[in-house]
Amino acid sequence: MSTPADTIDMRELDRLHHLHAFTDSKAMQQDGGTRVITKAEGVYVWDSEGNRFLDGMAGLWCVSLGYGRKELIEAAQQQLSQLPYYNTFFNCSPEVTIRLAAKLAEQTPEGITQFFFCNSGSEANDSIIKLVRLYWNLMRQPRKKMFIARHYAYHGVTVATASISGLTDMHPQWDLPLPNFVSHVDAPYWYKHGGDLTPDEFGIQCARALENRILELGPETVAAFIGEPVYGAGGVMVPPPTYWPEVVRICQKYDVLLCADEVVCGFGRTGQWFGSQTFGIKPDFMTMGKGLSSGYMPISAVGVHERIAKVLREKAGEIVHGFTYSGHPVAAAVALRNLQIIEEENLVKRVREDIGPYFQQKLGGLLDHPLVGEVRGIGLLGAVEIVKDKRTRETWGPEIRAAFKVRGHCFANSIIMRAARDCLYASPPLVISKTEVDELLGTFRQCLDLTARDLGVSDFRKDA
Ligand code: PXG
Repeated sequence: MSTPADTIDMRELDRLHHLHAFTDSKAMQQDGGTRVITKAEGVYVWDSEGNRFLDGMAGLWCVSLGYGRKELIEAAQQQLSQLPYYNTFFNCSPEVTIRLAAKLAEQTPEGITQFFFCNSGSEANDSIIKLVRLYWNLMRQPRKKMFIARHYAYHGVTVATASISGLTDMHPQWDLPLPNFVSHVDAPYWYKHGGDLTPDEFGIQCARALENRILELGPETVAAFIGEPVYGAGGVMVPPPTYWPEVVRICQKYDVLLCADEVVCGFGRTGQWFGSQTFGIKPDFMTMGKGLSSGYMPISAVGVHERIAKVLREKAGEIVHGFTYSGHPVAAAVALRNLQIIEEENLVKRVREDIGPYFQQKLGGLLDHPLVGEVRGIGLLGAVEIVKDKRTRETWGPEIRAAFKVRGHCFANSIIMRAARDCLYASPPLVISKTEVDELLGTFRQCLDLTARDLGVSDFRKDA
């Protein structure tokens, strides 16, 4: 099929004027330029050439309610007419922003009482970093400044949040991490690093690595530990059940604040409202984004535990921090409606008891494929590890980029999956139907077959 003229024009304008996020521009041009996305409905998106894709990533892990939800559109329209903008500075609040904060207080784990709004997960984590510093200054422990974070973590792209992120390719271009700011500890990534240990033993070992690091640095210098309940961009690693309870114990023992980055896990994705509830985490700070508004408007939030909030309220004086669009009324209205719909449609329970288990069962069925070394996930989060040798777990290596070959076949066969390192991820809308799960993972299996053929894997036909 020939490419329509307006697509060619759009690609050219994109090439001339648009600097993309996380993209190698030269490679994209060699590949034919950008894919122009034009519309979406339900779990499907369309490009300007009329191709339809089943969006197995819910955008970037965010479009929980799927595309085209009239209620969210109406909430935005109504708020735009009534009050399109006001801010949260100078003792003011848009009414809807207050309602959203109160709603979040109902849904977040016990003890999380106050909410600070931002526009992105990065800004929310950056705000947490500042609030943690402020808290320890107010507590007269100004030496408590170090963050401990984990390898493979994704916490954002600002100077501070890229520093605490543990994906090492996020650092060299920007001379990060910032000095004397963060220390990274081992990830509970059993498939890759567990060796001969059982997952439970390995979970304890990783938590103890945190304890050892606190002791090495000196507890009087360690401000906070931050982690995603289940990793997102770093590989959808689901920690062994022993891991988080031990981390909670260690943070309490050494008076280290615990920050749960719920940007991916929040709002039902793991089968509870928050990953913290799924894993028994008792956070002092929580980061929320993405699913907070199903991605329809940019909005994120920091949840603060009452014991911290009390200190900030009583001792801080003016908190010299805030964005023009903190608590933006249109974003807040969409988020509030989004949270109501998640409740009305019982989506958290659906993920826990119905579609989540169905998705995990179908995903698990891929393990017999010769390219698949491990399948892991929880709720509507899933990942597969692509390997060359299932027994030794040897990968195809960075030259072959096997996971990216699979992703190429996915796009060519009308499904969207996310590739990173040697993994492919799925994080579909919470409203995905069983038929759509079958379509996504059935097509994905065919894409694995096609990749096996490309790579000359001889026994794939037996399984096909
Ligand atoms: N924390 C977590 C756990 C995230 O996944 C952020 C913070 C930062 O949020 P913002 O809104 O500033 O992007 C994220 C974002 C990917 C991908 O390629 C993942 C994210 C963002 C962009 C791409 O998987 N996660």
